Amino acid sequence: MPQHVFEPLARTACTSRRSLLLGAANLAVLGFAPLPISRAVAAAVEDYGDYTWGACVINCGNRCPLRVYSKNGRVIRIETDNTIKDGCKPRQIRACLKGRSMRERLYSPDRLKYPMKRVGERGEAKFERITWEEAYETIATRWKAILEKYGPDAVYWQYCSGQQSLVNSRRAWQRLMNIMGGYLKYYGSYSSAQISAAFPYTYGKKVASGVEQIANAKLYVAFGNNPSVTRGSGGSKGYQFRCALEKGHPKTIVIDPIYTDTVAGKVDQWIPIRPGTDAALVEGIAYELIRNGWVDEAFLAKYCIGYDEKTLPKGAPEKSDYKSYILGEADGTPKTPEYASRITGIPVETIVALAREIGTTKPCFIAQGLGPQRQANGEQTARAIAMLAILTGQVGLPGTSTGMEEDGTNWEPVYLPVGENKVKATIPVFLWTDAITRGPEMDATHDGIRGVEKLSNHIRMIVNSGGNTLINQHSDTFKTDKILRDTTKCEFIVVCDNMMTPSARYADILLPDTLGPETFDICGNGDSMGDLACIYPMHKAVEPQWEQKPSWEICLGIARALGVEEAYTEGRDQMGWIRWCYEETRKANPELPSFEAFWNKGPRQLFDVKWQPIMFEDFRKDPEKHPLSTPSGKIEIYSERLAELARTWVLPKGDVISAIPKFVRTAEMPETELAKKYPLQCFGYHGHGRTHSTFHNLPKLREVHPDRLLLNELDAKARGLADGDMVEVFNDRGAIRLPVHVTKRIMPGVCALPQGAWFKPETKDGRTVDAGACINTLTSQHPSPLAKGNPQHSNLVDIRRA
Ligand SMILES: Nc1nc2c(c(=O)[nH]1)N[C@H]1C(S)=C(S)[C@@H](COP(=O)(O)OP(=O)(O)OC[C@H]3O[C@@H](n4cnc5c(=O)[nH]c(N)nc54)[C@H](O)[C@@H]3O)O[C@H]1N2
Ligand SMILES: Nc1nc2c(c(=O)[nH]1)N[C@H]1C(S)=C(S)[C@@H](COP(=O)(O)OP(=O)(O)OC[C@H]3O[C@@H](n4cnc5c(=O)[nH]c(N)nc54)[C@H](O)[C@@H]3O)O[C@H]1N2
Ligand code: SF4
Ligand SMILES: [Mo]
Repeated sequence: MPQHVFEPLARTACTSRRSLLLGAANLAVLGFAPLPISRAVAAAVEDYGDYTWGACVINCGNRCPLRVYSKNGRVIRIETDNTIKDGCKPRQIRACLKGRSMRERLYSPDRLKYPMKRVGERGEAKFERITWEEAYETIATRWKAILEKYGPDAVYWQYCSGQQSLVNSRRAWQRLMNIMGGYLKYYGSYSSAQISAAFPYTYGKKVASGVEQIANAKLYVAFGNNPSVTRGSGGSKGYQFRCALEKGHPKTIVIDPIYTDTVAGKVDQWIPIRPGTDAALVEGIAYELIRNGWVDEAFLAKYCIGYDEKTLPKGAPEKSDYKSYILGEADGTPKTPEYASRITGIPVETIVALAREIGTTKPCFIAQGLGPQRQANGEQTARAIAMLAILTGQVGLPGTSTGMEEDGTNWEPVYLPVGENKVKATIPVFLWTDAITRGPEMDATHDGIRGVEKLSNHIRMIVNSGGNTLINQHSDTFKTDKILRDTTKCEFIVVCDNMMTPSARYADILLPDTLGPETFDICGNGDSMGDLACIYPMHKAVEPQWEQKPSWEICLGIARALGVEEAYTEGRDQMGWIRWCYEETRKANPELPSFEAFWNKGPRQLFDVKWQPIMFEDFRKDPEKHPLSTPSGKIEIYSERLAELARTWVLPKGDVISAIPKFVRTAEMPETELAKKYPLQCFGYHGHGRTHSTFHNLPKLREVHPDRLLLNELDAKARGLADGDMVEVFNDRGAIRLPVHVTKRIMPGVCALPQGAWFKPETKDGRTVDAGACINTLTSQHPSPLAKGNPQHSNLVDIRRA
């Protein structure tokens, strides 16, 4: 199919204004007298200035265009991409409330205004204003000293996701850091560490069919997937998901501890489940599939390794195949629906009925969001869920997928080039606090270190720009706080942000960045745009109010102080690099218009760029010719590579790596020692009102989406709690305070709150409580076994009245 570009219908302030007024006139023609309110709106609209294009570049996975109306140097109104005719394709990319709150962000009292240096203890948030020159000089001097004393692998670039534009972002920093010899690398992410590590063992890579395939399915079964919230843009996968359901009308079943907005009134069945137990549910279903002859034996024999003894690899122990495990021939425990029911809290009849649906309905699309894998046993869960697609042969056909979250286009624009990082040492992203405290002890078999046998340094310097993972989004805030306060360990911390965030409090040098409409940039696709591909200009609409500078320019200042300006700029300024990114993107997409046309006209949507709607279609047609990238070329239910890791890695007690996916009960689950002390499971879901911690400080959004603890009626009753009561949620790591929302929308025995609230410790009578209610005050730094990833949804707690 030829690639083509859809043009927005109306682009200028004049046209949009006229169409609004004409709307009012039409109403009058139809016999409706304009109401005073519509007159007021019309008058207000008449008073707008012109608009410029901008974008919300926060990492919710989408990217939404914004139309920024400004007047007399102030942004006065934010609109979005409501200019093209809407439909399922093409569709408007409408910003959500968060993106539309750009004006509130710009004029927030929390804005960082000037460069500052720390004057109190680290973490105390006592700062003094300095000049940009002093900031540049200090950073250059301290950085050079650390490089000289320890080497570049003592410098760490902190994970961050807050700024996803092409030039002013982490890429400017990484470019500079690579010029200076590089920095300690990380692999994985806070988003998908466990599934990213696990899926390649099964399929060779982490992939799924496109969201549109749902329209070809008769049955859609999702585990912990909440696209209505987590893919919330008007143009995103969340919207395309709804379009696919409307088109194909598959039966829809969602398995989630919470009755989410994706579920509410929109799917056929909600099955509440205890967090972390999906693998046990899968096992109960697998038992039924085998018992009833609903497994696709021919598919398993031809395309898979390790379903039964016939296809086990040669060296594998006897009865180590999946079928023997499910039937209990290996461990004496048949994984019956009764077994699964005890673990998951799901009634036996529901499991049996679900198995019948999955066993007898084709095509069946199996999916999982990222919630189920953000658990201490997340790698097992991720691979286990894939088993439902594999056992029933629902892979590589129309209306099927792999068990992962539905995919979108893999189109990417070209970003500011960052150069090469010469440092080889690589840590799992979640283990940076460990790398501060015990760096040189860390190696491959204990800590998943890659690139070197062992780390040779502690982390001595951190650069954190566009992220709040320095404290808020990392686990165990009180522990992290202690680690960061010790200036003998991590000696120097630079933070760059727009707001005085919890992470900003730990800066030695604190730098104020511009926000979108205060500078020029360019922005492209996110990973959750469904089949949309898009690219937007970001115009400067207003001058920065104080001394804020864009990241590009900040790094230029530091580059000068370091004497590497030329290497950093390569003769281009900020606008030159914006143009470069566009021109390079255009080389691969020649249907894009000239830079001038693009820059002056507004966002572009590109359709029909490469994406794979049916994953493994080729493999299904001809597995010899199109083998998977696993060692055997087949789907590996039994993975010899995992068996090898299970033998050679040194794991703490209770951590399990296994060749086939298995339910593993980890330390913070029901029926454990700890559950006697802390009987409730607790996690922080990704809510409507924030993207992680971004937008937390906007009062209007907090009013619309308040931070509340979801608690089932039964658990509330047992504790004498009523809706709205203030409670403390606590475990051995800390306590948070927030109001409780008593509801039927959550599984009994489980409580949950939106993640991302700002950590705000308050001490009274010698006791410190996080009054900000950041979920990470309750989460653990014990990593998951294989990915060494963040188990942030696996927590036991109790609740008391505050
Ligand atoms: N509005 C909004 N959108 C976002 C974000 C945001 O913060 N806000 N963040 C963005 C980012 S970076 C990411 S990585 C994604 C995150 O997207 P996800 O990781 O998918 O989001 P979560 O809310 O953590 O989890 C999804 C669902 O899984 C459920 N769940 C949790 N544990 C389990 C379990 O053990 N089993 C089952 N079956 N279900 C479980 C939760 O109740 C939730 O409804 O969202 C992106 N989009
Ligand atoms: N318990 C728990 N913890 C979690 C999660 C969970 O589900 N549960 N989710 C995890 C996931 S999936 C992720 S991706 C991480 C996300 O963690 P982070 O990547 O840290 O994301 P945010 O918290 O949104 O922080 C983004 C920061 O960027 C800043 N920012 C925004 N725009 C700009 C800009 O233009 N310039 C600069 N310099 N800064 C800007 C914002 O003000 C904000 O402070 O959190 C993880 N943490
Ligand atoms: S938060 Fe996401 S959906 Fe909302 S406006 Fe920003 S990019 Fe769009
Ligand atoms: Mo994420």
